[in-house]
Amino acid sequence: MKKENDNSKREGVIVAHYGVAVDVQYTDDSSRAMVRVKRNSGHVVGDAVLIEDDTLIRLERRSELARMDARGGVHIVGANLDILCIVVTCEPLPPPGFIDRAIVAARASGHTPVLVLNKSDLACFKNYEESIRPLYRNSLEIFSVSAEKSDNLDELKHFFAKGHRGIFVGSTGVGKSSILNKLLPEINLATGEISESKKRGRHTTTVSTLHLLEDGGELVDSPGFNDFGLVDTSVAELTVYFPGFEKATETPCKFRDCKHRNEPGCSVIEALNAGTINQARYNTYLQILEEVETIDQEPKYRERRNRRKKN
Ligand SMILES: Nc1nc2c(ncn2[C@@H]2O[C@H](COP(=O)(O)OP(=O)(O)OP(=O)(O)O)[C@@H](O)[C@H]2O)c(=O)[nH]1
Ligand SMILES: [Mg+2]
Repeated sequence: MKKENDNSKREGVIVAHYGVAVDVQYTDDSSRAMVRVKRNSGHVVGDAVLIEDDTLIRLERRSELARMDARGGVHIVGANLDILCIVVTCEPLPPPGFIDRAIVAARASGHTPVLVLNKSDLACFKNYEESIRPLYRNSLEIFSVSAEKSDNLDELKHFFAKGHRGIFVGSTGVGKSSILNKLLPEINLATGEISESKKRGRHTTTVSTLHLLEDGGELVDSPGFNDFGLVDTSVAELTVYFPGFEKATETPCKFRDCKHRNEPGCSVIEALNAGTINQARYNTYLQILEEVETIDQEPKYRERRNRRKKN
């Protein structure tokens, strides 16, 4: 939007990020321009910006989704999104706990997670779907699709047409770019080969890009990654957001700060003993709880936490 009496400032959205330059789509006429930025400038796809004399001024974010990699580096996955689209498949399988961490991270930062099970055309898919759906069906919306066969992609289209802005995240080779290519054939994103020996892709997408869908909504394609460390999630948030605990925690635990470990009157432990939460899911929770407790102790992440709490 042009400001009155000030034609030099224009508002836009970052739709691609190349490290030392970004593509901005202007809000007033949807035209695009490349603008140089400093390396590690902190801008990400989805950021709303004001452009003045080729300088970018980042506007305040409505939301921010962050993750931590295995070496402790913090990455902003996207800004001003409302949906986290977790893409998984049976080949390559997601790393253990990836779906859980992604769901918790999304919920803790005000995003709605959805699960996309891709490659429904593969022989391994049926068993995989049967193992995943019961675990997550009460936690989030699940779409089973095939980019290869264009199966069920309309469901995804209709979901985003409600006006959502989402991002595809998942390991390399799960088919994020392939799904977007089928949703928007004219964009022709590069897609990779799965290496036979490792059954893994080779990081085909290197840049996050935002795309407007024809029927409405927006989707970001992002480079594949395996680590979804919970840098912005508190222990208290994990205890309520872990997928599969929703029903049990409808009955509040005896203690408000219950960590569902060994506290008396814990609804989660009662559900575990009754068999409505299975031991494998509970073990995953305990592992993530330990991780979040460790991150909580790290002073270098405390500044982020404190900033978040203030906002
Ligand atoms: N059989 C089958 N193969 C698929 C499907 N979707 C994608 N693929 C294949 O999976 C491989 C990886 O697809 P990409 O779309 O590049 O995967 P990506 O998730 O974007 O990978 P990165 O960009 O590296 O993160 C390609 O060889 C695709 O042809 C599908 O629905 N069925
Ligand atoms: Mg890709």
